[in-house]
Amino acid sequence: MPAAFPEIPKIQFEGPKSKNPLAFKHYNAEEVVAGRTLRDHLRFAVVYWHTFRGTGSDPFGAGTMQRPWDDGSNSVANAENRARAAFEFFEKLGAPFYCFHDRDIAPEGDTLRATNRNLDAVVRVLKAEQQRTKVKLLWGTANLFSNPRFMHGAGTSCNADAFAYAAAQIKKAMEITHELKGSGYTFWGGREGYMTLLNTDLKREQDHLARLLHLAVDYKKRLGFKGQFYIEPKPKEPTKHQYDSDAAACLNFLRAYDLLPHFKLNLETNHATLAGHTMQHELEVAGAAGALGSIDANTGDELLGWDTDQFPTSIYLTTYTMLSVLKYGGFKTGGVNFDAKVRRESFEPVDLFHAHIGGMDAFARGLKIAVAIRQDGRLEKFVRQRYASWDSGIGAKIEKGRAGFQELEAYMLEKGDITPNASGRQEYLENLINEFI
Ligand code: XLS
Ligand code: NI
Ligand code: NI
Repeated sequence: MPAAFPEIPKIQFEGPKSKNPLAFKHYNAEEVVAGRTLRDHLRFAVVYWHTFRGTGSDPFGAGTMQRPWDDGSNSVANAENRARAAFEFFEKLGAPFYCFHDRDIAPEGDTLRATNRNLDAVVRVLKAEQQRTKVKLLWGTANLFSNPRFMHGAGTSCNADAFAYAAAQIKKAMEITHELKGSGYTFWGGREGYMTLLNTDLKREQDHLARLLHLAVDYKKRLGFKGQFYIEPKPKEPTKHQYDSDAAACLNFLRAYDLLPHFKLNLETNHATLAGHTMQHELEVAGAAGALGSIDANTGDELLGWDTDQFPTSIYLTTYTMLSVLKYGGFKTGGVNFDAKVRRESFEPVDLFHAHIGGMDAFARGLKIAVAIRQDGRLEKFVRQRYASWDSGIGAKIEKGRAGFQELEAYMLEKGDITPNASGRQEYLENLINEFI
């Protein structure tokens, strides 16, 4: 196969003064900050679906992107060529990881058996390309939302056969993820929700979804797959309401069904926005529960109310994201996965490079700024001091569970009232962040 990106060289780090659009200005993979290289801190991944299956189509028009390496057919040979093009891209970009859905990498056949055979053929190519390039699989997943058989959902379908199909599909997707030594496996509930409650048995659907996840946990043990399971929250789209709507809802669901020890969360910026949260909120909710696993890095558009999946370029966003990631110990199995797509108008292959270079540079800056803020220590010290009343006296007693209502009443009757002791200083803190941006 001829090179997919013949005009594009391996992307190099040239530093902040470079005017070369096809060079990193801030992401120097080998640079060490806070004891780790940028490569190991950020663990960048490219998504197969948007970057190698995205056509630029939208509800109002056809695709705009005709890729030179793609013959437009649904054949296995085309899928194999696409896999080679993808690895050329990962290699030239210097991305250490990638992610896929089963249906991104190989076409569906007439039967499940034929589909699985197609998968096996492409997996052989992926495996060889992984060995050749040392690019690794961050996580795999199953697409349980595109095919019409999943119109009512997969685990939450009213049709038990759809559940069975989903189980078979997840089983196979886990097997290939294991075969390709994936560090994780993600569950995004593409249609696990409802369009109207008029036709929906919500309790039964949630029980079924939990059953599906338990079956996956059981099979993971059988398979000997040691990767991390993730749930990816999203509140809506394609359904009106999805059960895994945000980090808090996912954690509650996982706890209620005894699944929490087996899962962490994969948080996506644009999904946080759709849920009416900031990404940092979602990261903090997950982190506080010990369940911060990985992130799908993208961004929405403030004026468009859907999952626009744009590449992240805001330094504030990447700084706040990395502040929370570092606070909870950094990525272990997870990473910064660009679940993002180039705009429909950016139809040339080179745009894929511009997009990823920009996202990687934005995250490199966010990481370095976050490290500097943490090393400076004023922010952390401020927060600690804000809660100083809990470190001794009555506060410490309450925290230790040594003060009941009677004692607290006696304490307050004696004291009379409280004196305000700490300004929130939001404006000062916002200025402090700006010192580092
Ligand atoms: C869609 C989701 C999806 C998951 C993987 O909005 O972000 O792409 O990341 O199924
Ligand atoms: Ni995602
Ligand atoms: Ni998304």
